[in-house]
Amino acid sequence: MAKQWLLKQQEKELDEALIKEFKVSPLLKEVLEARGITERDHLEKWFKESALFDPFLMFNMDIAVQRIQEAVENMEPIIVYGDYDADGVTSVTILMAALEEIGAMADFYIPNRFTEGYGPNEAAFRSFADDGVGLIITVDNGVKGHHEVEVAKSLGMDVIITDHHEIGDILPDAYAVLHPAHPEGDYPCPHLAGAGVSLKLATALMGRAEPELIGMAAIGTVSDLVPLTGENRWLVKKGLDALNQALPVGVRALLAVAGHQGDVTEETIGFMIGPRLNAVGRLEDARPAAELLMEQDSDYAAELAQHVDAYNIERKSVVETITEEAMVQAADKVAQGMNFLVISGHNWNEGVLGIVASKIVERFYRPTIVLNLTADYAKGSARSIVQVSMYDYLETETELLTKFGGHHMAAGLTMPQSNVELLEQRLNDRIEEQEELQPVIEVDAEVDFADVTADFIRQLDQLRPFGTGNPQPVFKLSNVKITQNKAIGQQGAHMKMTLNDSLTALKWSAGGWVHDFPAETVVDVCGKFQLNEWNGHVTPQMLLEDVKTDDIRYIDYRNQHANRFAFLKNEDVIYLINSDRPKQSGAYFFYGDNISGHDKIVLRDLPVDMTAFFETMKSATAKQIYIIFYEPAQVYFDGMPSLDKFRQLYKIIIRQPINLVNQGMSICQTLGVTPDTLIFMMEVLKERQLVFEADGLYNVYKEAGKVEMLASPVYLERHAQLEREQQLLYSSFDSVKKLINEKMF
Ligand SMILES: [Mn+2]
Repeated sequence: MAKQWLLKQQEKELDEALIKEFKVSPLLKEVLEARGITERDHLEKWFKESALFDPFLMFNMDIAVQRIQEAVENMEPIIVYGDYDADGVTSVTILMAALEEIGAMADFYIPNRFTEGYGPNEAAFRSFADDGVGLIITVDNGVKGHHEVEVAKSLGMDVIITDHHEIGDILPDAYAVLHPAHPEGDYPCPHLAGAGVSLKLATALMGRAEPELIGMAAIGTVSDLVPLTGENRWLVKKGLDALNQALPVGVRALLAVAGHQGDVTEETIGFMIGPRLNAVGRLEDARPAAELLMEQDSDYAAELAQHVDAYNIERKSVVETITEEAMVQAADKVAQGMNFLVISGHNWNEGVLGIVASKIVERFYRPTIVLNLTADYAKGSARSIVQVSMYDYLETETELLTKFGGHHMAAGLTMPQSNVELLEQRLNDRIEEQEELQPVIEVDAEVDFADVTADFIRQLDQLRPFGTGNPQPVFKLSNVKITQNKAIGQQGAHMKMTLNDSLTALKWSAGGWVHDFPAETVVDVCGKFQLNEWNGHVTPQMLLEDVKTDDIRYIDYRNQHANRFAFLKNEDVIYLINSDRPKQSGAYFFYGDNISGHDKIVLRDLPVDMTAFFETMKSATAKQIYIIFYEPAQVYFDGMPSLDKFRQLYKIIIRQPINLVNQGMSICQTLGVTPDTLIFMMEVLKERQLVFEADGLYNVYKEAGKVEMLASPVYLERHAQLEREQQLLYSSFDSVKKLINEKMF
C-alpha cells in the first residue's frame, strides 16, 4: 500500500548561541528542530546528564514509606500484588528486592490472566487475609480497584496502590495511592511505567537508587511502551548502563537462551527480553517470569530461562495459527469493502489477540478488533492506526460492550457475543465518514547524500535511547540512483540495495520489491541510519522505510527462465501479445491496442508488427514495464543463410529429388545449417518457384529462369525477424529502454 511521507514541520529554529553551547551538528540540528527541541530547558533535559527525580516528589510517598516501615517493625506480612506482563513482573521484582533489603516479611502474588483477569481480585485479597497479611502493595495495577480495596479494609488489611494506568474521577480509598499523575501531586514525569513507580518506592525505602533495580525498571519501561522522554529516557539510559555493567543473573540466563551477544540496548529489551517475559503470562500463570528475574543462582536461573523461552516459542506458534485464520477473515472483509475490521474465532487464546490484531493492522492498515468467542461472551484486543482513535470509537458504542479500556492505538474489550455483528456494522458505518486511510511515515529531515557519514550517524546516538515517544530519526534522501539491487536471505526474503554506488540500504521482508526497483532507477528513499561494522570497517547503512520513484521502471526478463517472472501472476499487470495469439483474459492486449491507464505492463511477445508495437507504446502511461519479448522460433543465432548456400542446396536437388525426412540431416551437415534453416531455405526456393514438393519429395522445376532470391517475401520476413531480435532481444537493455522511451514521449 502506498505510504504518505510527512516531513515534520520545523516551527522554530535553534539559536546560534545554543548550537554552540550544546555543540549541535548541522544534521542533529535538523532533527532537534523537527522535534521541537529548540529551547534551552529542552536541550538541558536532553543533553545534560540529569539525576533521577527525588521519589518523595511523588504525592503520598512519605505516608507509604512510613506505613511500610511500620509493617517491617511489627513483622506484619506484606503482599506485593503485581501484573502478568513484563512491566508487572519487573515492578514486582523491584519492590520485592527493596522490601527484602529493609527486612520486610514479604511475598508476591500475580493474578492469572485467564482465571482472575487484570487488576485487584477479591478472592485473592480474601485469601491474603486468611494468611494473616496486614499490608497489600499493588504494583502496575490497582488504581481501578475500589471494590477490592474496600474488601481488604473490611478484612483488616491496608492497601498501598502503586500504578500508572489512567486514573478515574474518584480514586480508591486506599492507605496511599502512588501515581505519577496523581491529581493532588505534581510529579515531574507523569508517564512513568509501573516499574518506574515501583522503582520510586524502592528508592524511597532503600535511601538510594540501586543500579540493578534501575536496570529492571528500564526493562519494564521499554516493554510497556511508555514515552521515552523526560525521566523515562534517563531511567532507560541509566538502566541500560547498569545492565551492561552487571547483568542480573536471571536476565543473563534469559539472554543466553535467546542467543543474544553484545551490549544490551533498548532493542534488546524490546525484541528479546520483553517478549519473553510477556509470553509466560500470555499463556499461563506469569509467576515463573518474576521468579526468573529474582533468581540469584545461575544454574536454577538457566533452568527457569529455558522454561520462559519455551513459553515464548509456544506463544509464537499460537500467534501464527490464529493469525493465519484471522488473516483469511480480514482479507475477505477488506474485499467486501470494510474499513474497520472485526475478526472473531473460537478457542483463540485471549492472551495473544493483541499481537494478532497488530499483524492485521500491519498488513491492511485498518483499525482491527480480534475477539475470542465463548458460550457467554466475546473478549479480545484491538489495535488502531494514527488516523482513528480506537478509544473514541469504542466509547461511543459502550451500550454494546460489557467492559472496555485502552487508548488511541490499543484497547481491550469484552461484550456479549450477540452484539458483535452490530458493533462491526456501526464501526464501519462511522469510519465511512473518515478521510482516506493511508499509512503515514513521519520524516524528521531531508539530508544530502554526501552528508551521510559514520560521524553523523554517531551523533544521532545522543538522542538515544529510542522508543515510544522518541523514535529513531527517519531521514529522506532524494534523487539517489540504485546501482545494485538484489533479494537476500532465505528464499530472497529481504531486499538489499546499493545507492549511488556506495550506501547499502536494506528493507526487511521486502524481497519482492527487487522487481519493482531495478538497478539504474532514480529514487527517493526514507529510512533510519545505522553503522555496519565488518572486518574493522565502519560504514553507514540505511534501514529503509519506503522507496518511491517517478521514473519509469524497466525490468529485463528477456531470454530468462519462466520461473524468474512467475511472480507476475500475482501482480496487477496487463500482457501485450501479438494479434495472432489468443487473449486469455481481460488482462491481455494486442500490440496496437491502447493501453493508457495501466500502471504495470508486460511486453510478453516479441512484436511481429513494429508499427503496432510503437502504436501501443505511444498510448502507454505505465510506470513499470516488464520486458520478456517471448519468441519461440528465434533465428538470431542461425542468422541468414548466404546466397551461396541456396545455390549449393539447389544443386543437390538438381542431382536428385530429396526427401527431408531421410536426407535432411546429412544435407544440414553438408551445408552447415540447422534443420530450421534448411526448412526455411526450402520455403524460399519453393516460393521463388525453383523447387516444388510432391509426395514428400522436393524436386526442381526444369525450366526455371533467373530469380531474385533476396526479394522473396519469405526471405524478407525472416530478415525482418532477425532485425527485430537484434534490436529488441539481443541488444543491450539500455538501447531497448531508449527505443521504448522515445516512442512513449
Ligand atoms: Mn504497565
